[in-house]
Amino acid sequence: MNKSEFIEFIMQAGVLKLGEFTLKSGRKSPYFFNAGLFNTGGQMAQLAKAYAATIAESKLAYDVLFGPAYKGIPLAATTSVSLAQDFQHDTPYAFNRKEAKDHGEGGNIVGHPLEGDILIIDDVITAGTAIRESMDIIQANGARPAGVVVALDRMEKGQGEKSAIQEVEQQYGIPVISIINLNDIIEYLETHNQANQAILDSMKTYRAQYGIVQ
Ligand code: OMP
Repeated sequence: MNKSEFIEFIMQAGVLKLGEFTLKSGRKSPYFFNAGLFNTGGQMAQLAKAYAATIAESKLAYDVLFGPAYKGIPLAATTSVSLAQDFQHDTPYAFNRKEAKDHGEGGNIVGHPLEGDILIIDDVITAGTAIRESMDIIQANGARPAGVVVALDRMEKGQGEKSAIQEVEQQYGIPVISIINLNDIIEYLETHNQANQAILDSMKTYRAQYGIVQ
């Protein structure tokens, strides 16, 4: 699936929405990517294959795929299936519980232990807050972050003037890769006449206000 096909796929699934949304960061956005709306096996299979292809193409070296609760859990599980089936790479995967468990198996990591170099798999990066929480979990388990893969890079400023991704890359010394980014969406909407001028204008205004300087 190329970038245009991926954008078509997320629009058809209703995962990419145009309108007015308030983000976790408080920013008011003309678009929103809701990965929670992928809700069939067929959609998850396509999504997982797109993540797996992005990971395989990046040639990133890592030991364990880590999906932060909750939305990262099905992403890590299904992407590891696609990596094994479609890319002949049997990858260990893990996820965390949000609630600590003090009986039974104990601990708050499920799946493979967090050992060695960890590739975080998540839905979206905006200001980078969610990614930082994963870094803390990885470090608390004595492992090292190897990289981050997300479906959508919103290409926004982080805590300062730099992009959220640059901040994460510099602070942790790891690459952040994505299936698509905001520029891909705007280009797709323009070339496929999928949005009226007012929506396109508001997306460009948003990009000028919160986007990274390129
Ligand atoms: P940051 O933690 O600011 O990087 O925002 C990323 C998180 O915000 C994601 O993991 C989502 O929980 C949520 N989010 C979306 O799911 N889709 C969007 O398009 C934008 C956000 C957001 O609130 O920024």
